[in-house]
Amino acid sequence: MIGKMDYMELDRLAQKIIKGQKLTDDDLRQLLSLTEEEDIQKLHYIAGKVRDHFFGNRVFLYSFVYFSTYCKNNCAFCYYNRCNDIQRYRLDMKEIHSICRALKNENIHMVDLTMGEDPYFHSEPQRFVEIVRTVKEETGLPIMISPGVMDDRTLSRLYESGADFLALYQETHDKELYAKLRVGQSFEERLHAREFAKKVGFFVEDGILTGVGNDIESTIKSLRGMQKNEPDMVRVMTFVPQEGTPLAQVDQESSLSELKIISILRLMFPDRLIPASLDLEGIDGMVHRLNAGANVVTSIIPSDSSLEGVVNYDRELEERDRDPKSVIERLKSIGMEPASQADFNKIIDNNSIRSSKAPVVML
Ligand code: SAM
Ligand code: MD0
Ligand code: SF4
Repeated sequence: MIGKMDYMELDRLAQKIIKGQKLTDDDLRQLLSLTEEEDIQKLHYIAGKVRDHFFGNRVFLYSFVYFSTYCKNNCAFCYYNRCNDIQRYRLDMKEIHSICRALKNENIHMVDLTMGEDPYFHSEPQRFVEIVRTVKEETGLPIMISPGVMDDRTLSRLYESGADFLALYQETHDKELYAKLRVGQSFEERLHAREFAKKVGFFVEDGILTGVGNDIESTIKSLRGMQKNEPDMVRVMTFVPQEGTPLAQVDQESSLSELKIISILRLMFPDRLIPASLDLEGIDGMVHRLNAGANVVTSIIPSDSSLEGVVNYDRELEERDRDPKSVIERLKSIGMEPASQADFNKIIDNNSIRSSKAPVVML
């Protein structure tokens, strides 16, 4: 399809996507099969045009707060799964207060409060509700929660306490693969939590992994699965093998497949939020992901923080280099800049990203 197109034709294709043209499964198959560097660059080019139409050169920044690394689950891909014999931490209220003070000066649009499925919070969800309320009151910032699967009543209370986004990644919408990744966890309950959260008023993020045994057909299943639930934010992350886990010995794929899928996500979800995570390849990787069509930088962690990431590309490095200042400097060097808080709040206040009739246009 795009291999033979010149740049005028690519521009026309971008315009069609902007006006609502949808990709067929055959289109997805062809795009996922691209291997030539030049063709992949063309795919990134179209995705960049579509992103620029809806968001211009403005990028949203999310600060990542992994406040408890305890977990009762056993995900085969995850460093924090309950069987891994690692050092864990859980922040207390005093530490949460001190993080709130730091967050206020951080130049970020949203705080992402993430935890493992820590029994301390999951058996008494009120404890988590208190954290959300505190962070909201003290920072006044929009809040994303990434707590794993929580019941309907808790989700409602979290929303009422100030949480705006729920991030809950299915990892794959291919049930067979899911069973191998999220070992012992219900596929349907995870789906339900996102569906219910959306009904309550949350903005919802879904996501998939690549490089975990997903072939092209399985990836198409996942892309269509994500589409069905109309998420407000969609992500793909390359699986990074973690020491001490069942998948530790799997070879890590290059980021090429992730970059292709980011562009495809942009074509399938033209006006949605798509992140470039710093957790995988740091700030250099962020640039590639933005060039592929992403419009949010996630996993920002202040340089003096001892909080962990999820994949932690920088576990062995001395300098973390994923603080807001470094991110903004690099954005500027590639002709991009942080959006204003008002731009981000507009998404939340108008619920405009939800309504396909009124996409967010910020040019
Ligand atoms: N415990 C909660 C949950 O699982 O929903 C919150 C943590 S969740 C935000 C962690 C996410 O990071 C996973 O859903 C997965 O997509 C990603 N992740 C975890 N381990 C990873 C790995 N080794 N490589 C790539 N992504 C990984
Ligand atoms: C990231 N480490 O964006 C974060 C995390 C959770 N909502 C996000 C996976 O890479
Ligand atoms: Fe626990 Fe989340 Fe890791 Fe799964 S991905 S083991 S639920 S922290």
